[in-house]
Amino acid sequence: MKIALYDWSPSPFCLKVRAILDYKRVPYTRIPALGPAALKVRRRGGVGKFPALDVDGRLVVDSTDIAHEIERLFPEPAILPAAPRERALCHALEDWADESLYFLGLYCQWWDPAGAKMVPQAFGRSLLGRAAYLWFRRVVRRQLVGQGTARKSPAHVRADLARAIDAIEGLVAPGPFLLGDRPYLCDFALLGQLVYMSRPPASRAALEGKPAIQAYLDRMRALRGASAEKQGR
Ligand SMILES: N[C@@H](CCC(=O)N[C@@H](CS)C(=O)NCC(=O)O)C(=O)O
Repeated sequence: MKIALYDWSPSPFCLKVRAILDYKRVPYTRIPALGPAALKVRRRGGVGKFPALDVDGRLVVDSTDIAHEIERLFPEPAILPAAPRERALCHALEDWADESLYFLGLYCQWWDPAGAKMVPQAFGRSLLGRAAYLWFRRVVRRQLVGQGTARKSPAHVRADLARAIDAIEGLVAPGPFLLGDRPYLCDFALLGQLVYMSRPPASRAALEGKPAIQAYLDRMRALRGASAEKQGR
């Protein structure tokens, strides 16, 4: 089976998928999202977002659908709980990470001036990189206004962020993972958002002094294995 990931390395959703593939020890190739890959993903009927996974020529889009497809193809170790209530909780926590925490990280990276200053370097200085940056900037800023976070005052967003990070600290403190002894899909979703939030200054500062989160991140990183760590994936 040939697996290829259309991948934008800073994306929390791409990291979520890479971490799942690494945890399950599934070999895959990475196709960088900038450039022709972006057009290809759109042309092939995806929603035009990253990640997208090519499985033997079949395209699967959205990190949640991708995770379920990986679980179907490679059931061990399982990332979906078997018991219905745990499975439901896993879904709710995953969705919270993907659809709520994401916008706090996105705001700190793209809207907060200290974070926004860092973004252009992730796209590089080539003509393509600069064009992609300007396009993404427009898309992301529209999303942040539409979703509502960017309509709040900076102090209001800081309070939202502090409340969310306190909630994460409380959720992961009992450990080792969100739902107990085994890592599930919700953990990989949270890993993606936490790593994303650890880059821009505002959310990085909010994560400081949260020992349970730092210990949880170490446990999650260790699941990916030495080779992923070494390759900086
Ligand atoms: N719900 C999607 C979200 C993916 C997503 O928003 N990806 C961003 C990169 S972090 C993207 O491709 N944005 C471009 C766009 O919205 O057009 C998932 O879980 O895969």
